[in-house]
Amino acid sequence: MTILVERCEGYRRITLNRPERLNALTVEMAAALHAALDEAEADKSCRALLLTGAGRGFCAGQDLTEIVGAGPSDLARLLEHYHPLILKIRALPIPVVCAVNGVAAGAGANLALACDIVLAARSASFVQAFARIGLIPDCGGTWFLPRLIGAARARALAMLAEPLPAATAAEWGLIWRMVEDEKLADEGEALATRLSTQASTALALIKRALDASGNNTLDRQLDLEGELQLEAGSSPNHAEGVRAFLDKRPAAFARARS
Ligand code: LHQ
Repeated sequence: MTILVERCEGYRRITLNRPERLNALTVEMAAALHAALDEAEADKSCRALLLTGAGRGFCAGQDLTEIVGAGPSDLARLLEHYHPLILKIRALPIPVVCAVNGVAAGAGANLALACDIVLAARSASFVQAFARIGLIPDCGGTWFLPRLIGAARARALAMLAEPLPAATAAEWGLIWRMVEDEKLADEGEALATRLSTQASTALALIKRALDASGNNTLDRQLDLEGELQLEAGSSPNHAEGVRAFLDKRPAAFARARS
């Protein structure tokens, strides 16, 4: 099995599972990952995802043994498998936590950056490895990098293809937080569990609003916030959140997405 899917209380853990190749991506794996995301979306009791890797790496990007001698049309066909995955993660109505347990290279780095909240172990690193093999960052790299860390750092990472240690990635704002290696699994689970108990409609709408902001004027974004706020405000979770605050008790949000 190239990926493992575990059902946990309120969330699903998806583990990339080709540890002997640092979880390098194959077409089969991309299809399995896509199917796992579709299934998680269809299951209304699933309110968060946790993505991680088996073994000492998170994901080494495209399996290079699959593309030896590949021409432009073969590369294009491969990207037809990967790019929809990136869009799928962004469009999922549930938060996706990525626990980067080791090196994240090429498409593997950008798969991590597509997730909503990225934690990384101290020993992990992020490598835009593409230029080393004469390619450009794909899977959203040229979109995520300048937005997350600014143009100067994005250009240097993409052109020099040097590994960025997790500590610097956190310092630069490429990821949410770095944690000690032995704490990564627990912290990832704690975060997924916590998200799974929040107001699910609000989290889905936060994703939508933040993703739309990149292309919107302030005017248009305020309109969108107004539109989405009406939707959030009409969900029972909003009423429960306010009641819980006034009662000085933790909110008991719905266990299933509506
Ligand atoms: C691998 C790989 C790998 C196969 C390690 N493939 N075996 C492009 C084209 C078209 C469409 C789709 O998308 C893409 C996007 C891309 O992702 S292009 C970028 C592809 N990735 C890379 O270029 C990274 C290649 N790997 C590395 O640079 C290093 O392995 C890193 C920096 C990730 C880790 O280095 P080390 O910790 O020193 O590990 P290692 O190199 O010894 O790797 C361990 C094993 O995994 C080794 O196999 P072996 O049999 O010798 O133990 C590697 O050959 C294998 N492996 N990455 N992408």
